[in-house]
Amino acid sequence: MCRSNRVVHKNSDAAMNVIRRVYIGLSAYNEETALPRLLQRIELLSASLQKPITVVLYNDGSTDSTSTIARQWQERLRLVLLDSPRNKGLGSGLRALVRYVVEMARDEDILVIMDCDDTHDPAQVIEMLRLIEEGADAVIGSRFVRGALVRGVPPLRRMTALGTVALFKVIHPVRGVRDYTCGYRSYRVSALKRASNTYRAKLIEESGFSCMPELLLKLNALGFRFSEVPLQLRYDQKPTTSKMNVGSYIRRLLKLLARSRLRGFNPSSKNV
Ligand SMILES: Nc1nc2c(ncn2[C@@H]2O[C@H](COP(=O)(O)OP(=O)(O)OP(=O)(O)O)[C@@H](O)[C@H]2O)c(=O)[nH]1
Ligand SMILES: [Mg+2]
Repeated sequence: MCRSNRVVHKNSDAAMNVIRRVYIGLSAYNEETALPRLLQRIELLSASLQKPITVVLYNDGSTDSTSTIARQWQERLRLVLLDSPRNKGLGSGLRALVRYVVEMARDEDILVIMDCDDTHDPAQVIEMLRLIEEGADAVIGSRFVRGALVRGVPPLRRMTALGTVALFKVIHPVRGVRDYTCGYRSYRVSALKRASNTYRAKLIEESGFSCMPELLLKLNALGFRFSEVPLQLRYDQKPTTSKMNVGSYIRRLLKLLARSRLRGFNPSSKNV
């Protein structure tokens, strides 16, 4: 059996841990091949999970039929489509999804963010919710805990992931976290609401893939508790090529770490 990294601080208020609705936030750019498969797996999850699910799909100016497919699926799943007329990057997707739940969801709800390329298994939401019910504020699908399965990731991407972990460990370690960049995470909406109230428009400033560690560092600065589950990453099932520009991603990560080190993301600082 997989063992997760349970660095969880017990939440004393049991009522706070009752999860009401699960929002699954998908940021999509040209995902017409993977999307139907992923939505089918989410449909299976919704049959077994004892919580209502709403899928929120942000279509970031896709030039393929991502948006049409999402509309068709509205007959099968509770699915909200946020359509952006032009492509603005993954950061704009994360911003739109967080803004949606901050405005529409309740404190007791959960926002799950996962890739739309069908490499993340929606069934892992069950494990993530259990850790949230035990007291975590955010749960990360981690490639670096015992039980993780990583298949089909090209060597350059593996090296980037390992290098990133080493950098964060040295420059900005966060308690309970080994995987700082994975895009598969679950957040308490109450935590996102507090972070959004504190940082306002500055909660997610990164426009590309570095938006994921940025949100993590800002939630950490507010004292939220993280936990991890072993990620089952099936990159070998990815039907499309990666949209990540590795060079620009590394540059943005280094800048983010330098910024957090020099100025910090302390909410009381004028610089946040
Ligand atoms: N909003 C938005 N989403 C994007 C953009 N580019 C990629 N995405 C989405 O971001 C997610 C991650 O992109 P992938 O191509 O799967 O990247 P990856 O190689 O799997 O990288 P990892 O997330 O590290 O596994 C997918 O759901 C994409 O559809 C973009 O320009 N805008
Ligand atoms: Mg992916």
